[in-house]
Amino acid sequence: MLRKTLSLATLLAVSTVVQADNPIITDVFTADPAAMVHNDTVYLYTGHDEAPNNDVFFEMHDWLVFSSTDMVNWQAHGPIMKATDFSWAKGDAWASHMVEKDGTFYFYTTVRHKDDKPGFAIGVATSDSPTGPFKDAIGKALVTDDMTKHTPNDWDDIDPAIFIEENGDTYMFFGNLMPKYVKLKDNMLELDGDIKTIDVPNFTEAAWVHKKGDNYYLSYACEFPEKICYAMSKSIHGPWEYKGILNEIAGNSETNHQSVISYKGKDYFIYHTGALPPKNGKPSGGRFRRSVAIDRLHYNDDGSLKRVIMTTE
Ligand code: FUB
Repeated sequence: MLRKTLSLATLLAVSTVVQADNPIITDVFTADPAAMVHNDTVYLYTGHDEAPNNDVFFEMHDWLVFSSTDMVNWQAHGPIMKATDFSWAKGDAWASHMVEKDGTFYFYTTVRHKDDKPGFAIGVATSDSPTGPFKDAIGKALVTDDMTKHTPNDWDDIDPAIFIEENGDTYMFFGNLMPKYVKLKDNMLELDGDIKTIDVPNFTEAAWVHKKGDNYYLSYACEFPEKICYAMSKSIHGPWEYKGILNEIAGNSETNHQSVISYKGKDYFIYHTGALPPKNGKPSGGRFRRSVAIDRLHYNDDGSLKRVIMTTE
């Protein structure tokens, strides 16, 4: 397939088409993919790694969106919002999830709270377009540390993942070290009841829930450096039966973060790696300079998942 020739300036100028091997986008670093299928189009929301090298820590200020109707050609639409667009946040545009309900797009995402005590927190922004712009919908965090004293760190409220049942009941899964979930009210902007913990082994972060047939799947980053593990259940409320590793450590990235979607009759596993080679004198990918990749996901006859085979094209 064709390599991309997309510059950042062009990317930000909207509506650029890129054609992809793995990693699928090579002119900017993209991480924490959150894919949404809407009106026969796949919208891919990503974090945006801007660390100057792989030595210090993440530098992430905004979130990007790309779209495709064939999973090969990706159109860049530019940033949808910045972490500091949440007036109560001081930065760190970490992992997110987008869903649509009744014509409104709800963007749930992780940012660092201005107040050091809550540490990381989850916000929600809305738009009437999948490509934004998005605005803070409630003017405060949806979930902060003081609501979830389940683990001793201030990172435990990160990586939201939304699952909407066929009857409209909506749940948000999230967490670091301890997976948690909570029902959302019909307005999608308030919690509906208590935050509950989930019992699965080796959970690090990056929960994602999807359903195929009668089976619910909870995939998540496990151990560190991270692989992706998964568990299955017959109910959104569990119990979750641990099924093993779905994806190995992705290249030279210590983190791994996945989306699972079905699109046009095929199942896809979307994740990030540190595999982008150096380009135009810029340092290569790595633990703080990640890039989104896509591979096919296959099911066994009993509903369990075959391990994802990572490819470069
Ligand atoms: O991208 C920042 C953080 O790294 C995410 O929130 C985690 O899932 C991990 O990918």
